[in-house]
Amino acid sequence: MGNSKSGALSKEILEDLKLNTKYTEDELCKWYESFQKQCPDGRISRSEFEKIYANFFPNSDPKVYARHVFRSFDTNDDGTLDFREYIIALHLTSSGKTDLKLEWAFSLFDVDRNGEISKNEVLEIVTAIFKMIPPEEQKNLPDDENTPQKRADKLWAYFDKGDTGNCCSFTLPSP
Ligand SMILES: [Ca+2]
Ligand SMILES: [Ca+2]
Repeated sequence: MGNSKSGALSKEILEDLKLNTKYTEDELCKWYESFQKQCPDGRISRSEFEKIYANFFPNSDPKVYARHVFRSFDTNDDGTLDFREYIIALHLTSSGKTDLKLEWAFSLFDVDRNGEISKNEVLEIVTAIFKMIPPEEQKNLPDDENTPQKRADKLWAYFDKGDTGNCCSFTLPSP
């Protein structure tokens, strides 16, 4: 509660992020500066995060999906994203590396965090993703992907086969 105004980035977090992301010290300090400007209290709340998504996807309903994405980034489960979680999120979603994207996709789909992905969890996330597709675009979807259930079945088939390489062709929307 308003202790430390946390001006500078702590050495510990900086070293940790340098080690775990592709970003340089310079870049991290710049990110930190803009993060502090946008979130003077050093944290992003769930509703702030939902607002960010709403701005990026004005023609659809990203709220549920944003909530799932938030959960997948809030690794310590305290209901806010701190700078470290924010940067890791950025790193995971913007990196071209398949294994990182998979890692993130896994935590996104594992809704109850039990270390496994169930068919219901796949359907839950796919339904949320579906809401982000504007209605006029939904009409143009191929026949075997034009409902959340069909898409979930298709994706589940990939998971089931352990064919994780293919599951990445299923793009996860992120700003
Ligand atoms: Ca957190
Ligand atoms: Ca699970």
